[in-house]
Amino acid sequence: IDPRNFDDMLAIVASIKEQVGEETARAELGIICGSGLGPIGDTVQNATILPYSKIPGFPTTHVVGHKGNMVFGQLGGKKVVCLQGRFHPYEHSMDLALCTLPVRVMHQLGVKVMIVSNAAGGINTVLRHGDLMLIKDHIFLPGLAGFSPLVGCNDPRFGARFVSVHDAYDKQLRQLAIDVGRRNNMTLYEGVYVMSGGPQYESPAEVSLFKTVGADALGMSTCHEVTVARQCGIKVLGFSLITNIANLDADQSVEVSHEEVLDIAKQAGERASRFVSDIIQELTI
Ligand code: 6GU
Repeated sequence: IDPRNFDDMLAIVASIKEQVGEETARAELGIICGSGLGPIGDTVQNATILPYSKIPGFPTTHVVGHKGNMVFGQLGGKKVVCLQGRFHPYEHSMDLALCTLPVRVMHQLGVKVMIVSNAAGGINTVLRHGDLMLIKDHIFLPGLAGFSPLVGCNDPRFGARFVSVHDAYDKQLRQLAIDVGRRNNMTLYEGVYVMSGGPQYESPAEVSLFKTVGADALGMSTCHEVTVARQCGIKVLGFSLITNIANLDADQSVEVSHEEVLDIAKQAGERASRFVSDIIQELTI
């Protein structure tokens, strides 16, 4: 299976429909449960779980703390498909078309709105660990350097050759999130997310670079998925769960550990998942 081949992608969609049934496979809302939204996949009603291992062409995830399932069902009265576990480019040799295959599949299943989350290091000094930051724009660093899911020959059925990522994070959806947050007395920041290739964490000088260019939070995912979502016309709501504060000072020894990131993600994940459930309740698709 070639992730760049449109007909191969349709074959994957056909296999999914065959395995869970046409009606079950239909979804209007897609959720990529990154760190911080893990629990939401477990709250799907009438859940039908399809492990990635049963989906032809889907890679398996190996990162500790990430599952590998497609979950179909209902949330807040909407038909949803949740991706429990995403594909990080650093796990798959920067094959971004492969990593974004699930987004294209979701589009074929009928998804019109996608909610994405990630664990991120805080760069803006107002951010504290455990905070939620709504993403209003991004810096897709690998994409700027040619690691984009859209490079290579493009079958027009995927969408436009040149994709606009202005308003990539839908203004109305962000406003809804802010309204829901305000009503629940949540502190909700809005900022710019930068994606680096990883998997190494950034040096203090690299964090300073990102701060200088206007980034508020830093992670290793999301931007490639959002880029593909925009190519196929899916509206996006994205947020970062701040799991740690990125270190800007070379004289300070600060260890970021994956365990710490997972620990905070778990603690704040429940709260984040409830917040997203509240948003979904009020969503009109
Ligand atoms: Cl500090 N950097 C990156 N790239 N990803 C992260 C992170 C930092 N903290 C959590 N995820």
